[in-house]
Amino acid sequence: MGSDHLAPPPPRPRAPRQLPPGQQGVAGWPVSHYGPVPRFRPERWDLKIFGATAEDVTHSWSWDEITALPRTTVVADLHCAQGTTSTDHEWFGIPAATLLRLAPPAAGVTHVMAWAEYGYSANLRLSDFTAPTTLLATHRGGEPLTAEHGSPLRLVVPHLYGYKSAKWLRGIEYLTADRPGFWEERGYHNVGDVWTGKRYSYQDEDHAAPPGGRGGTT
Ligand SMILES: Nc1nc2c(c(=O)[nH]1)N[C@H]1C(S)=C(S)[C@@H](COP(=O)(O)O)O[C@H]1N2
Ligand SMILES: [Mo]
Repeated sequence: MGSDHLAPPPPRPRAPRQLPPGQQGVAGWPVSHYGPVPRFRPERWDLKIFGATAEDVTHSWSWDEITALPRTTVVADLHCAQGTTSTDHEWFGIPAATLLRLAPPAAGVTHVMAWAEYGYSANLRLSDFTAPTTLLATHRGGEPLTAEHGSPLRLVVPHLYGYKSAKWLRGIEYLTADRPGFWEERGYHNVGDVWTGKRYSYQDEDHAAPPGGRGGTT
């Protein structure tokens, strides 16, 4: 029937982006964090995996060792719990699942704590940490991360609110019992799943009402 004369179909127009509930897209890439921006000194920098590791070993990588690990690209949006979403970030980095293979957890590890410079922390379920789109990113849009966006290494967990995507990452602690991180201690949701819109822990309570005096905004 001459189907060999048919031209290939035109590329399908990209489906309109779907934003999670309560989020609004913003132009560009706003900077958002608590506290000062640390300076990167490669000779003093390392990444540690510690806590409940198999055989109780602490794993440590220098900056050169980190950049020798295989990296991959993930395109995703970044959703701040304050309601803004910056779109279409092309992240490049080490899949968290790769690091987990290099630094096996002990049996019974259920969560991890991501540790950043100046003591910032964010807890994650192990399954969120090992999700295929969770990266330890070194680049965005083909360029190394800038200082204010987390240089040299940041966590990127696209399916959770931005407070889980710790910038200036320095450590991963394996946990056999969950513990709240920095914003989770201050009333933000322990899991932070963007698609169910749970930003605050009070949303899990029966008669949900915001408590007075929450300790700040992400
Ligand atoms: N170390 C550190 N990482 C952090 C934060 C922070 O305060 N400290 N804020 C988080 C929050 S609330 C958001 S929304 C994102 C914002 O990332 P961006 O500045 O690259 O847009 O960083 C996250 N990572
Ligand atoms: Mo945020």
